[in-house]
Amino acid sequence: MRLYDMTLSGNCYKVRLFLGMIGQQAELCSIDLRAGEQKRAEFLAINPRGQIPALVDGDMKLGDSQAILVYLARRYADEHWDPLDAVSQGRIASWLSFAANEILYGPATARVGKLFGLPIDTAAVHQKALAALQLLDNHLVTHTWLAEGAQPSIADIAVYPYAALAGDGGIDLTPYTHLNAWFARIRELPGYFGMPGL
Ligand SMILES: N[C@@H](CCC(=O)N[C@@H](CS)C(=O)NCC(=O)O)C(=O)O
Repeated sequence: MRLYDMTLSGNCYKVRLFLGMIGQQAELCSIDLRAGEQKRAEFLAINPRGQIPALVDGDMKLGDSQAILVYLARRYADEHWDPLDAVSQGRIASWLSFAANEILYGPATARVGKLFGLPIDTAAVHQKALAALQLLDNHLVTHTWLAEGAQPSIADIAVYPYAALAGDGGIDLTPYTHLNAWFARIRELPGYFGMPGL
């Protein structure tokens, strides 16, 4: 397996983290976004969206961190990471969508604004980030894991990185007691490792 990757990308980190947790190895191929390597023809042949992460496994080429988590879970991981019953599938899909929307447009955008100097509307982005973090904190009052199972699922891995990295975007995570307890539970899982900022 080969993962097209960048150390500081939370989307790439979520794939590296999951690979580590399920005991799978991938060759890491670093893509230099500043040099525009993600838009070159050889990379677009792997992921036409021109974004990382992208995974190659045999003949299979796949972009998008959420999609890669689904693939890895179904192909290589224990059932609890992506249970096939209808209720679990619905809940997991809902949280994967939350990662790709509310988390992306809130804490992840605040982070690229502060860390990488991209122009953002800081007040609007922080408002979205606080709403997303509060929603998570509320949910975690009564649930151990996001998809409500007894064990973690790919929903937790998809949402964790940019929620936990919100501090990089200038957002104070201290008030979110239940969210912080969930971060701690994730950090205690076998195979866990961090990334810069975590
Ligand atoms: N929905 C995608 C988003 C991927 C994404 O935004 N990747 C960023 C790095 S974190 C990227 O490649 N940006 C460069 C570009 O869009 O040109 C995912 O979850 O993987």
